[in-house]
Amino acid sequence: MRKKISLIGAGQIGGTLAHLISIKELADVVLFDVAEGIAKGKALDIAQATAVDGSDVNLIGTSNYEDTNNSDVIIITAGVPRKPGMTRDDLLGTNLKIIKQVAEGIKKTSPNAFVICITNPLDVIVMALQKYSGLPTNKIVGMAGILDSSRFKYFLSQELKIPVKNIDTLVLGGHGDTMVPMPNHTTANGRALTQLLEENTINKKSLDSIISKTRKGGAEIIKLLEKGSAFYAPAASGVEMAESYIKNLKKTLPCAAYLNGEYGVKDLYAGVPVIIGSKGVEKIIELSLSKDEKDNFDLSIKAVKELFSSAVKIDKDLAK
Ligand code: TXD
Repeated sequence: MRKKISLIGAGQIGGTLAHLISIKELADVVLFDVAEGIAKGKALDIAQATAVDGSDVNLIGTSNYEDTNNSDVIIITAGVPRKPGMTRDDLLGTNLKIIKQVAEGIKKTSPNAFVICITNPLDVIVMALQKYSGLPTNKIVGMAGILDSSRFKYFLSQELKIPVKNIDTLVLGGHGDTMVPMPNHTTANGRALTQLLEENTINKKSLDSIISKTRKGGAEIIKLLEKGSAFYAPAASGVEMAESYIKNLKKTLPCAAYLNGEYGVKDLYAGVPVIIGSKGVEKIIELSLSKDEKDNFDLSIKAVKELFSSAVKIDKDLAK
């Protein structure tokens, strides 16, 4: 029996998610959007694309939560994206209201789903989603770290002139300017990045500029596009998480997960390495961090906490 993935939000990322899921024949797809025509039009277009790809999946578009009943996976992109010059935090007010509606919609129709939240500002929105929906914390996770790590990996591959698949890396912390790329947990062609620094295969100045470009990766694309934000890499990142759940791959992936003491953090979502399998977030991996990494991680946690307290000021329901 094929699995069912409902995509709440059929915009740039939602449509790309639907197409990637259908090409991979991962699951049947329900594209949900308040703009019903967008959802139905993209579902029909991608359904016709399956006749080219030869994919055997069903797609429907809807604005009725009933059609998302008993989803195995729900991926949420409902919300507004940034405009040039905006920070992710500027989206809080608008997207908080939207995520409250989405939480109401999914908690009744898919209480057992694995929920992947993509909407920004990610760390606070995924936490609000869990509090509004009351779904278990190990079944609600945010997508950001895979995207940030993919940007770090791509820039490193360009600098070192080696294929991206030969680079393993990790970006932790909040999905914002305080995110923490982790050079000490990065290997290129199986060799530690710290070793490459020592032998000057890559110099500190280039690495620092790559870390800065990673942090600004989203803003760079927004400036170029002028309307909308990145969507191909975010969608690919969301699909990797959904696939690890549906196929029980138990991949270790950097995601915004609920921390209850791990890394010295309690009752907060933040980007850490987790194992995703058929039970959802099955384990939080606690890395040993250098003093620098721990300081940067704690700074990132502080930024998420501050933004969450702004969210509580907007909606007291989040204080419960
Ligand atoms: O790494 C990450 N997590 C980020 C997330 C990477 C890139 C983009 N990031 C954020 O994802 C971005 O800042 C936005 O908050 C979301 C979605 O970005 P996208 O580019 O897909 O935005 P679109 O194209 O505007 O699509 C949003 C859709 C649009 O079709 C709206 O009609 C719909 O959301 N929408 C809703 N759907 C359901 N329910 C409600 N209430 C609703 N409101 C709007």
